[in-house]
Amino acid sequence: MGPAEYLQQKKQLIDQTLECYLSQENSPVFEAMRYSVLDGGKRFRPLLLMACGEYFGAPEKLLLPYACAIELIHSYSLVHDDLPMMDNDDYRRGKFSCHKKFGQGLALLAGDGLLSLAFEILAEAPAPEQNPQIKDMIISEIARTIGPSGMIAGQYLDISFNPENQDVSVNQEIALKKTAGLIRVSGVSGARLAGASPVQVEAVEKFGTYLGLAFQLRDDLEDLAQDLSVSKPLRPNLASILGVESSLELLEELRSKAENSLREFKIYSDILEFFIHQIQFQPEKKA
Ligand code: GRG
Repeated sequence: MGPAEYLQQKKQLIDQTLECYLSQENSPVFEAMRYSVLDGGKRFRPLLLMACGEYFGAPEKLLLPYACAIELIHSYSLVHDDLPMMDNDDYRRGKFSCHKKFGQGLALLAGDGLLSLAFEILAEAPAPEQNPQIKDMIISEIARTIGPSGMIAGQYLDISFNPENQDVSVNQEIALKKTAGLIRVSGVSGARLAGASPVQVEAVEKFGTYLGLAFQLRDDLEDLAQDLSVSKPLRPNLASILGVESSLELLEELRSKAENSLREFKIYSDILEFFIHQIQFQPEKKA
């Protein structure tokens, strides 16, 4: 089975499991949560968790709840990011964003609900038999990565960003905290659940970080391309500050660094490399 087929199968499993987790009740909050998670989304982060975990030998059943929790966290961040007081987006995943469909109050609560449900799932998830205490470490690592020193700090830097500021390092810090953190911790959680050695975890950490930085830069490039084509104001991002040519060079550099992080530690996996291949700039592809 090739990487694309492998990932397609895992995606189906993740989608089915997410549907189960989100079908507990028929309340308006659950409806808004289901709307925001199901029927859309590439599942990049949970797939990365599953792929890293299975590469190092963890069973699918062990990884699945962690993978779904990560996707719920990602979905919460998108629902809140789309709110008018944040990035103010009317569309997400090819349809109305949550607040456009359900109103701001319900969207705020749906995001809160997704985040809480993610930690309920993590708390109830099985621990690896050989090393049960690693579960606590994984949960606190996820919480730290998305918390006030991680993703929330990155989001604050983003919303308080001064458009006059052409500082590359602030934009890199935003990308690291806002986007790369969750991607990195997805891979690392999978590796830890599989009992990977500290050196192997370090490899996945580097791989995930470069992958996450490339992911954000590709997104910046797509925003820039879209902006140029519809000529609507764009908040300056790393791609607009560096310019298209230098950004494409940096994107290639980040992708090679991601690949080298695996090679350096003698990890050869066409599935993990497939994640790097997926991060390519295609201007017309922004959803
Ligand atoms: C609100 C606390 C809080 C944080 C929000 C992640 C984030 C922080 C904001 C998202 C802003 C954004 C669109 C960043 C670009 C990179 C990114 C996360 C894109 C969306 O992820 P994909 O492409 O989306 O994996 P799908 O829909 O496939 O899941």
